[in-house]
Amino acid sequence: MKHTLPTLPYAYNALEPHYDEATVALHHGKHHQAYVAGLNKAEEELEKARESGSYSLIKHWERELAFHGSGHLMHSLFWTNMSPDGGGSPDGTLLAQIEKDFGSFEKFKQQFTAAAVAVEGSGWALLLFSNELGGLKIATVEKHQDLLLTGGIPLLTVDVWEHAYYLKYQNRRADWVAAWWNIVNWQDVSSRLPDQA
Ligand code: MN3
Repeated sequence: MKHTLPTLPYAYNALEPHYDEATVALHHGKHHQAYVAGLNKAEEELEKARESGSYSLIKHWERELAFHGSGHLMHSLFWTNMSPDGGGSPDGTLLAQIEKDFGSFEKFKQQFTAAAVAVEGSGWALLLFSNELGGLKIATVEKHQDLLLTGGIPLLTVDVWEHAYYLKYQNRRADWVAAWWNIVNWQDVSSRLPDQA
């Protein structure tokens, strides 16, 4: 199956002024597109290896599969986690779960922000739900090919690799994360929470 770049559910300029048109266009059209192309290439090469029975480059292509596959999935989540009508705070089951696991929405927001700002180099902050661990957890991802907390269901993520914000925010990652809260699509985040939460 060939993977394709998902169409954004809004225009490149729709998240202004929090997320600028030039960065969104580059981030989606070039960076995300490169992950899709890399994922397709890795899958093609692994298929060739299965056909020929030659696995001399298996380590390389498994790494490519993990890097580009995770990049494609994380960016797909990131785009749908945002909306021009976003911001504010969640309600319903998600809000109740956040209050149970973090004390309050404000405490959750403070921890998520601190985690995102502190990620070293490329990476993500990620809210996930783990049935096994009994609730919501915040994870920081320094290399998305090593995506952690097996079995956790990703709900919300923010991209803090420099390409995600540098044109507008330069080295001010904290300003990017603060602006990003204004475009979080809580309906989308809520819809990802499993029924057993
Ligand atoms: Mn990115």
